[in-house]
Amino acid sequence: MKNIDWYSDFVDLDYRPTRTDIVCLFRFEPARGISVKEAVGRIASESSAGTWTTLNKVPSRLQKVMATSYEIRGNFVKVSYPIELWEEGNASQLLSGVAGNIFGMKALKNLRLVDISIPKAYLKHFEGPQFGIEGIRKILKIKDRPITGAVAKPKIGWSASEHAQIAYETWMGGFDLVKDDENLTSTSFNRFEDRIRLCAKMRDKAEKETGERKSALINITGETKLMEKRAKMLHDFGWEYAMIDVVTSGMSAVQTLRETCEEYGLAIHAHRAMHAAFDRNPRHGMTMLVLAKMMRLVGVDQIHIGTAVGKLVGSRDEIIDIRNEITAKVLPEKSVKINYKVLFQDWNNFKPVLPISSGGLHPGLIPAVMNTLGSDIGILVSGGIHGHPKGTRSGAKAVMQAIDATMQKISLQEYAMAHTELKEALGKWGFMKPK
Ligand code: CAP
Ligand code: MG
Repeated sequence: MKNIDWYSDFVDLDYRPTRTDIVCLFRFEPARGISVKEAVGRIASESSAGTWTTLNKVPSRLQKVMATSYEIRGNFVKVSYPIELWEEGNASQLLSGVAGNIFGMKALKNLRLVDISIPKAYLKHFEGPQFGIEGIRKILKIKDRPITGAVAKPKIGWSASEHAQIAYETWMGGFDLVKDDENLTSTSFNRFEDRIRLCAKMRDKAEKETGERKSALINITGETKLMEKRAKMLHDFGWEYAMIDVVTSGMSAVQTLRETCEEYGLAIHAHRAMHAAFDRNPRHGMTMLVLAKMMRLVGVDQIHIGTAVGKLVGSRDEIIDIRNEITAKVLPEKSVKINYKVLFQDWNNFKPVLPISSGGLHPGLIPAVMNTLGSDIGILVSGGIHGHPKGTRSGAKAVMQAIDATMQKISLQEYAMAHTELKEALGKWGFMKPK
């Protein structure tokens, strides 16, 4: 029978990527009856210029937009994509290619996009974070300790004025930030406008009483034009940040808001809710590393990366790699484990993104988080302050004490002897790792 497909045209084991190629690393498992060569050919084909059958006519420039699978090691393959394939500054298009149809191909039992190496030729159409870690520290006037924040809990249900009262207690306990939760936007009982107005009042009061800078991560997630309006409102009430649920809002909305937020001088806090729908299964989907890189590319200022010890998934090695990826300038290629690798990346002049550790934390876990990620991070502790036996303010104090102790290399048990709030927190939670 005559050849009806041309997948093998997308495989060349002698190919070497050029300096302008985008390179992706995939982990793949061919379906039964599909050879390795055919499987990797299909990945490159479907994510670039191919289709399932040979064609009658193709444009003469086809070669310039065809991807090439060029290095196969066990279940891993590297695919190189010519720069001509990509629209300048369109992050959605990039994902539609390298993380699009290919995940649904019957010829593959499983497919995972592990990492993506982005050349300067592609980076130059983006600006990256507006503030970065240094800019954020300047806004909050915090030199070297982790930046602290808490979400009002329960995550939804409070009225705007109850919410502002919880914010006040959080700030008075010593925290820098209060944060909206991922599913709190503007509901009948807690309107966005009311919340930002009432919280601004309480912020001014807390700032006056403590002499410290207090701010909030208020969730503007919604239809894109509405998000733009909300960004302006935040600016008008003197806020420094806008929070966006970046996965549910989508790449293009984040790109639009990156521009709007620059206009209003707002930093972007990226909440990653829904990421585990595609990054949790180690054999399929896309890693959190890729999402975090895409977010540094489009320019968020801080993003959730996990805790390793809290209530949500994410291993220690993985979150350290994500931390490195969003903060370092150059990352050498490294092979970590059989199913986990990191590609070379040069971020050029892109600012570092502040890594946010959150999810099931309480004072007893602070040393573990700081020992893993260092102190150039943001730490969010929510249930772990509002559940303190003496309430929110004492809970926040206990966390600040745990941070002080860790910065001074003193054990929490020892520090707790002279710090009541920490002692009470340890009495309730000890060092437990929540499930
Ligand atoms: C944490 C949190 C955050 C998660 C997000 C929650 O609350 O508000 O949304 O941390 O996960 O809803 O669970 P607690 P991640 O501090 O009370 O656990 O940071 O992994 O993206
Ligand atoms: Mg939350």
